Amino acid sequence: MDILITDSTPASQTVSASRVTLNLPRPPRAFYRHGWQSWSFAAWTDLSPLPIQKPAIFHVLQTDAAYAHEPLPHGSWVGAAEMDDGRIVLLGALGTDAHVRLDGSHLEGWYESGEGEWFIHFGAEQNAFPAYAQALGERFGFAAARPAPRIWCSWYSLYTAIDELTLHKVFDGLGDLPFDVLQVDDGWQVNLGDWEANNKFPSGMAALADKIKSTGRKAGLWLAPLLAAKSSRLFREHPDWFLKDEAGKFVSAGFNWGEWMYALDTTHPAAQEWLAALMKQVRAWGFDYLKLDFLYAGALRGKRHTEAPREAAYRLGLKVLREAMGADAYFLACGAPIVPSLGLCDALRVGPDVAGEWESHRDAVLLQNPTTPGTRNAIRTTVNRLWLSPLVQTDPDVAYFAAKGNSLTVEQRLLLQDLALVCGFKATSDLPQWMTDEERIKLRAFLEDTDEFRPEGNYRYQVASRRVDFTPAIELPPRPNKLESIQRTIFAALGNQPWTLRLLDWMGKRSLKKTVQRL
Ligand code: 9PG
Repeated sequence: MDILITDSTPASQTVSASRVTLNLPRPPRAFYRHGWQSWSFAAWTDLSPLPIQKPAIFHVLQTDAAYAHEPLPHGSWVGAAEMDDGRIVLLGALGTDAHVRLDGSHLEGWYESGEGEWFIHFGAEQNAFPAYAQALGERFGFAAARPAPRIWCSWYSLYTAIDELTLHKVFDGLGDLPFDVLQVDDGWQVNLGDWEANNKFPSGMAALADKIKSTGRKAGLWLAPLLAAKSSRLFREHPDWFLKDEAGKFVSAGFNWGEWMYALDTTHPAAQEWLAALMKQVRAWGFDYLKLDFLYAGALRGKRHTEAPREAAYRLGLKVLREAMGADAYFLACGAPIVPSLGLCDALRVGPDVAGEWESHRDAVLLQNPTTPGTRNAIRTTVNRLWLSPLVQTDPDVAYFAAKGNSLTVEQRLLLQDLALVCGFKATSDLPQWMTDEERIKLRAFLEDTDEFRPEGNYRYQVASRRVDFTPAIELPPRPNKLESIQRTIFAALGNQPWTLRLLDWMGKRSLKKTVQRL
């Protein structure tokens, strides 16, 4: 279907088509790119092709690998073009398995399979995104009006170096700080796929949940239910539950935790049963807040038990998980394809991970990778996804309060705290042992405050009596110069080697051990 965009085009319209082309009066000056899953890049950029982000070994984990080499400006489900007069043309799918790209003055949208609905808006940006969100909400549902829980999460201070005693010390140290949830992140499980307490948790998971609940809070747990490690018992015992390609090879769900991961086929009845039983098990242990991570694994390309399009298959898996955990559980989806998760989770991570560092020169400039953990990357993508807030609670990841353990400036830490206010989702991983009295008072005030805020432009907000400006996080790092291009080639090649990643992993774990011993 071809649509000519002129001054008499209605502000909003909805059409049904497998492909739609919007013919703009002339090439636009900017394009809104919208990455596929939580960690993928979302921002307004100029029209020049983005350098391919490196290392390629992470494409599956950080982007929609099927489109990682697309030279044209691309958006998953939605894209928008900004015209010379400042008005924008937004093209957004109202279904799953859809993409948008800009080819000169043609804004094109297509469904990977079959036909679906498209929402088209021509006008001011501050009307276009809310109108698209409204149309999505009418199909997928809107976010609950209740405030998001305030969370302490173990990841950004302890990473995988958690154990029973260390967590008990932290939980005790948090005292009466007004957290609603204490969430145990990655590091408790026997293996990816083998979701039982490992030997660092000798009393078991029910005892850990009990300990949390005895402090008057809800217990939260991290799991990555849609993938499994090659070395896991789950994969060894049930290889038939895993996604394969046309040639019969297992589809890689990425390289992480020092090894290759495989993706569960969410349309396989036995795999579905296993997923449901897993959710019931963690609820029975006493966990009522579930951070389900690396969910993109359920939406990769491959041959499935049934012929569902990949994101429809993912959504089916998410339904199984949601039904089994129960409507009264709080479900945070992470590493999750955005649109296919709507209506099935309570909250959605809408950006990459934060880190104790503003930006890594290696990742940002040499590897041109805006999706790796880093505070600037997290703020950039999250701010560009705030239009999702009517649809789902938007998790910007944690904020830092302590100066210890990170290299962020006071201003950078404040920017993350303000982002949490604007998102309405407050979390931290700061260790009570690391906080000064003053930092603890700030954290308490942050958790207690119900500050009003008002947008004053794309990246500027009025929060209480303060002006907050996220602009410093928005700009993309410069392209590499000649010398940096040589370094880029070297780092990209090294980064693609499993042994480099294993070495980095090992070094990280060694320094973490020291951190934990000192607690
Ligand atoms: C636990 C973590 C935390 C975190 C999640 C997720 O390679 N990567 O690009 C990559 C990105 C994010 C990531 C791990 C790897 O973190 O977002 O909050 O739960 O898993 O392993």
